[in-house]
Amino acid sequence: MGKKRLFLINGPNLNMLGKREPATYGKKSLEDVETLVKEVAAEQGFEVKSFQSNHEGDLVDWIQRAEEEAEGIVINPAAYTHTSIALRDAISAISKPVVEIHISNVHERESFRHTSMLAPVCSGQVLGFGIDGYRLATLGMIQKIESEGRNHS
Ligand code: DHK
Repeated sequence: MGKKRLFLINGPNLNMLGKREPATYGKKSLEDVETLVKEVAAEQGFEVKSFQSNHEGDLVDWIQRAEEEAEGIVINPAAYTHTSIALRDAISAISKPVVEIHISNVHERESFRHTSMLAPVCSGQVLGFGIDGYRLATLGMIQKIESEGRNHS
Protein backbone atom coordinates (compact mmCIF):
# COMPACT_ATOMS: atom_id res chain seq x y z
CA MET A 1 0.00 0.00 0.00
CA GLY A 2 1.19 3.54 -0.78
CA LYS A 3 1.76 6.30 1.72
CA LYS A 4 -1.26 7.61 3.63
CA ARG A 5 -2.48 10.83 2.07
CA LEU A 6 -4.18 14.04 3.16
CA PHE A 7 -5.83 16.62 0.96
CA LEU A 8 -5.15 20.28 1.76
CA ILE A 9 -7.87 22.37 0.11
CA ASN A 10 -7.91 26.17 0.07
CA GLY A 11 -10.82 28.23 -1.20
CA PRO A 12 -11.31 31.63 -2.82
CA ASN A 13 -8.75 34.42 -2.51
CA LEU A 14 -6.31 32.27 -0.56
CA ASN A 15 -4.06 32.26 -3.65
CA MET A 16 -3.43 35.88 -2.61
CA LEU A 17 -2.15 35.04 0.88
CA GLY A 18 0.75 37.27 1.86
CA LYS A 19 -0.47 40.15 -0.31
CA ARG A 20 -4.10 40.13 0.74
CA GLU A 21 -5.03 42.13 3.91
CA PRO A 22 -1.80 41.14 5.70
CA ALA A 23 -3.02 42.60 9.02
CA THR A 24 -5.77 39.94 8.99
CA TYR A 25 -4.20 37.03 7.10
CA GLY A 26 -0.46 37.52 7.73
CA LYS A 27 2.51 37.85 5.41
CA LYS A 28 3.05 34.20 4.54
CA SER A 29 2.11 32.96 1.07
CA LEU A 30 -0.03 29.98 0.09
CA GLU A 31 3.18 28.23 -0.93
CA ASP A 32 4.48 28.73 2.64
CA VAL A 33 1.25 27.16 3.96
CA GLU A 34 1.58 24.19 1.62
CA THR A 35 5.22 23.66 2.64
CA LEU A 36 4.30 23.83 6.33
CA VAL A 37 1.48 21.28 5.99
CA LYS A 38 3.66 18.96 3.90
CA GLU A 39 6.44 19.07 6.51
CA VAL A 40 4.12 18.47 9.46
CA ALA A 41 2.35 15.62 7.67
CA ALA A 42 5.61 14.01 6.49
CA GLU A 43 6.84 13.82 10.11
CA GLN A 44 3.73 11.72 10.81
CA GLY A 45 4.16 9.52 7.73
CA PHE A 46 1.55 11.23 5.54
CA GLU A 47 1.87 12.81 2.11
CA VAL A 48 -0.19 15.83 1.10
CA LYS A 49 -1.95 16.74 -2.14
CA SER A 50 -2.69 20.43 -2.21
CA PHE A 51 -5.35 22.26 -4.17
CA GLN A 52 -6.59 25.86 -4.27
CA SER A 53 -9.49 27.23 -6.27
CA ASN A 54 -11.64 30.32 -6.47
CA HIS A 55 -14.48 28.21 -7.91
CA GLU A 56 -17.08 26.43 -5.78
CA GLY A 57 -17.66 23.49 -8.15
CA ASP A 58 -13.94 22.71 -8.36
CA LEU A 59 -13.81 22.57 -4.56
CA VAL A 60 -16.81 20.18 -4.58
CA ASP A 61 -14.94 17.95 -7.07
CA TRP A 62 -11.89 17.77 -4.81
CA ILE A 63 -13.93 16.98 -1.70
CA GLN A 64 -15.54 14.10 -3.61
CA ARG A 65 -12.14 12.86 -4.83
CA ALA A 66 -10.99 12.48 -1.23
CA GLU A 67 -13.35 9.56 -0.76
CA GLU A 68 -11.09 7.44 -3.00
CA GLU A 69 -7.75 9.23 -2.77
CA ALA A 70 -7.21 10.52 0.78
CA GLU A 71 -7.60 9.59 4.44
CA GLY A 72 -8.93 13.03 5.34
CA ILE A 73 -9.16 16.70 4.36
CA VAL A 74 -7.83 19.90 5.91
CA ILE A 75 -9.86 22.69 4.29
CA ASN A 76 -9.99 26.45 4.49
CA PRO A 77 -13.22 27.07 2.57
CA ALA A 78 -12.67 30.86 2.97
CA ALA A 79 -15.79 32.87 2.04
CA TYR A 80 -17.67 29.72 0.96
CA THR A 81 -17.69 28.74 4.65
CA HIS A 82 -20.49 31.19 5.19
CA THR A 83 -22.60 30.46 2.12
CA SER A 84 -22.05 27.08 0.53
CA ILE A 85 -24.66 24.36 0.85
CA ALA A 86 -22.85 22.62 -2.06
CA LEU A 87 -19.61 22.27 -0.05
CA ARG A 88 -21.55 21.14 2.99
CA ASP A 89 -23.37 18.46 1.00
CA ALA A 90 -20.07 17.28 -0.52
CA ILE A 91 -18.56 16.87 2.96
CA SER A 92 -21.69 15.01 4.11
CA ALA A 93 -21.44 12.75 1.05
CA ILE A 94 -18.00 11.37 1.89
CA SER A 95 -17.01 9.15 4.79
CA LYS A 96 -13.55 10.70 5.35
CA PRO A 97 -12.96 13.18 8.22
CA VAL A 98 -12.72 16.88 7.39
CA VAL A 99 -11.19 19.64 9.53
CA GLU A 100 -12.15 23.25 8.82
CA ILE A 101 -9.47 25.88 9.39
CA HIS A 102 -9.58 29.67 9.38
CA ILE A 103 -6.55 31.89 9.69
CA SER A 104 -8.42 34.72 11.39
CA ASN A 105 -10.71 34.61 14.40
CA VAL A 106 -13.92 34.94 12.42
CA HIS A 107 -15.92 35.53 15.61
CA GLU A 108 -14.24 38.88 16.27
CA ARG A 109 -15.02 40.02 12.71
CA GLU A 110 -18.21 40.92 10.80
CA SER A 111 -21.35 39.05 11.87
CA PHE A 112 -21.71 37.38 8.43
CA ARG A 113 -18.48 35.50 9.21
CA HIS A 114 -19.83 34.07 12.47
CA THR A 115 -21.84 31.33 10.76
CA SER A 116 -20.25 28.27 9.19
CA MET A 117 -22.43 26.17 6.90
CA LEU A 118 -19.77 23.47 7.10
CA ALA A 119 -18.86 23.19 10.80
CA PRO A 120 -21.82 20.91 11.67
CA VAL A 121 -20.61 18.28 9.17
CA CYS A 122 -16.88 18.62 9.94
CA SER A 123 -14.94 16.59 12.51
CA GLY A 124 -13.28 19.68 13.94
CA GLN A 125 -12.55 23.36 13.50
CA VAL A 126 -9.41 25.45 14.12
CA LEU A 127 -9.53 29.24 13.94
CA GLY A 128 -7.76 32.38 15.10
CA PHE A 129 -4.19 31.01 15.25
CA GLY A 130 -2.98 32.55 12.00
CA ILE A 131 -1.05 30.35 9.60
CA ASP A 132 0.00 28.13 12.51
CA GLY A 133 -3.63 26.94 12.55
CA TYR A 134 -2.81 24.80 9.51
CA ARG A 135 -0.20 22.93 11.59
CA LEU A 136 -2.71 22.39 14.41
CA ALA A 137 -5.43 21.29 11.98
CA THR A 138 -3.06 18.84 10.26
CA LEU A 139 -1.94 17.27 13.54
CA GLY A 140 -5.56 17.07 14.77
CA MET A 141 -6.64 15.48 11.50
CA ILE A 142 -3.87 12.86 11.63
CA GLN A 143 -4.63 12.06 15.27
CA LYS A 144 -8.28 11.53 14.33
CA ILE A 145 -7.40 9.25 11.39
CA GLU A 146 -4.99 7.20 13.51
CA SER A 147 -7.41 6.83 16.44
CA GLU A 148 -10.29 5.84 14.15
CA GLY A 149 -8.00 3.26 12.53
CA ARG A 150 -7.17 1.82 15.96
CA ASN A 151 -10.85 1.64 16.92
CA HIS A 152 -11.63 -0.35 13.80
CA SER A 153 -8.84 -2.92 14.21
C1 DHK B 1 -10.70 33.40 4.96
C2 DHK B 1 -11.55 34.11 4.17
O1 DHK B 1 -11.23 34.35 2.90
C3 DHK B 1 -12.79 34.69 4.68
O2 DHK B 1 -13.80 34.77 3.70
C4 DHK B 1 -13.31 33.97 5.91
C5 DHK B 1 -11.08 32.97 6.33
C6 DHK B 1 -12.20 33.79 6.93
C7 DHK B 1 -9.86 32.81 7.22
O3 DHK B 1 -9.77 33.42 8.29
O4 DHK B 1 -8.98 32.03 6.86
O5 DHK B 1 -14.37 34.70 6.47
